[in-house]
Amino acid sequence: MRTQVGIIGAGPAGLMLSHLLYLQGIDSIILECRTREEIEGTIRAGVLEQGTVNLLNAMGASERMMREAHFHHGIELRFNGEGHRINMHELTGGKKVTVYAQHEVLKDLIALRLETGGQMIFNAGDVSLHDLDTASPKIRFRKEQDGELQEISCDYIAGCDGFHGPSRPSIPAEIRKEYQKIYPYGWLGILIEAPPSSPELIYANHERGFALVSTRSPEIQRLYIQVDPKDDIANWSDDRIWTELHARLSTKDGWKLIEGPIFQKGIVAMRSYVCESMQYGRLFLAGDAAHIVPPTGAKGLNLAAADVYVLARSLDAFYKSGKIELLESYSTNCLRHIWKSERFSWFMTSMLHPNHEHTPFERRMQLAELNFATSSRAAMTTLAEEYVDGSLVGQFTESGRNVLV
Ligand code: RFL
Ligand code: PHB
Repeated sequence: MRTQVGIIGAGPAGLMLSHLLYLQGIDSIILECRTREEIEGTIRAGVLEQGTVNLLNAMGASERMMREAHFHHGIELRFNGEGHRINMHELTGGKKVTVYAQHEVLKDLIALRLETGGQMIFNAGDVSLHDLDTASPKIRFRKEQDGELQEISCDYIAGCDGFHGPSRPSIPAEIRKEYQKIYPYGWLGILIEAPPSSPELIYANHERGFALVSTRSPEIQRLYIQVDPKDDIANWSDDRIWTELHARLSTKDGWKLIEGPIFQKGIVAMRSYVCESMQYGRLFLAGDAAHIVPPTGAKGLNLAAADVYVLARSLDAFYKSGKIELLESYSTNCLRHIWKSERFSWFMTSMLHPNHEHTPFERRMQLAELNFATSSRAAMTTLAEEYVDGSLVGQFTESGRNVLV
């Protein structure tokens, strides 16, 4: 088999890249180790930046999203029993965040790729990368996990295979520089059947730990609480989860959390991670394969979108006019927006999670940070700009402009 760009991974990065390339007349094959059903059923992100939504619009991938998503003009930061609204719409000149589940974005992208003749191989086994420092890199894999070994020759390979995929380890260790911070917190996330308790997201810092109120639809809500990342979900009965949520979200004015049956729960650990460089020979990493952010800033999927937008434009410049400068500077061009969002995600995580190792002074500093973030117009504007459009997709994809030309 042969293609121009071999893409490993059918997450947001791989699927968006494949469709962006298609729109530019560049062919690609996606190899994915999971089944389509698994991908379309995995619960992850919920918040999309304005720029990501503009990009999905320009790609023709947003019809259902624009009908079913929720558009929020602000968020609430809650601490000391009081809520403080940040009016992001007003502070950013009319931008908003879109709440639409990641697996719904993936369903829309897969359907679009199928409609437009995209080649996607799901359930692929033993995916490996070869000859990356030659003009003809190759991907080997098995169809249906245990089938015969097959090979795809490509001009370029895009490693969009998330944090645990084979692409990043294919870059020789002596060339990779890794930056990492592992946090002493995890998030226990639940999905419940209930109406929304709040019209906008609530990020709460309580001395018992962080809590987040998010949504998926008028009938389904998404809630998180800070837990020990090594904790076992079996230790968390529904009653214990509700007790913590009520305590951490309680306010002096008696705000009420609406309960409902919990139908999904799980714990994720939190880390910040960047791999420099994001390229080696003819391999380019994009999305979680190259970097991870803790979810507090709601940036991971948005960063993946920014990376593949830069990569698609760089590949387009090469195929249309033989220019390789953009490809050569891909990693440098991406790292600018990546480190910006790494900082924001680290800042939000540090401000919102109480830590049992904090000294009383450090706890006071955290509350002072929250007071500042919710009372100074300059601080609120900074937070709003970063939250609504921080990963720089927006810089490339201003509303109303055809971003694909
Ligand atoms: P993904 O989504 O991990 O996709 C990688 C794909 O590669 C496949 N793969 C392989 N394929 C072939 N061969 C192999 N050997 C392979 N190994 C792996 C995998 O099966 C998978 O399909 O990476 P991508 O595309 O870079 O997308 C990144 C995003 O998924 C991630 O950053 C976000 O989910 C992060 N995130 C959030 N991001 C936001 O922008 N807004 C949010 O509100 C938000 N909330 C979240 C989040 C992540 C969370 N968790 C679960 C960590 C909330 C949570 C709780
Ligand atoms: C979500 O709805 O899953 C969500 C919302 C905001 C975040 C992270 C996750 O910061």
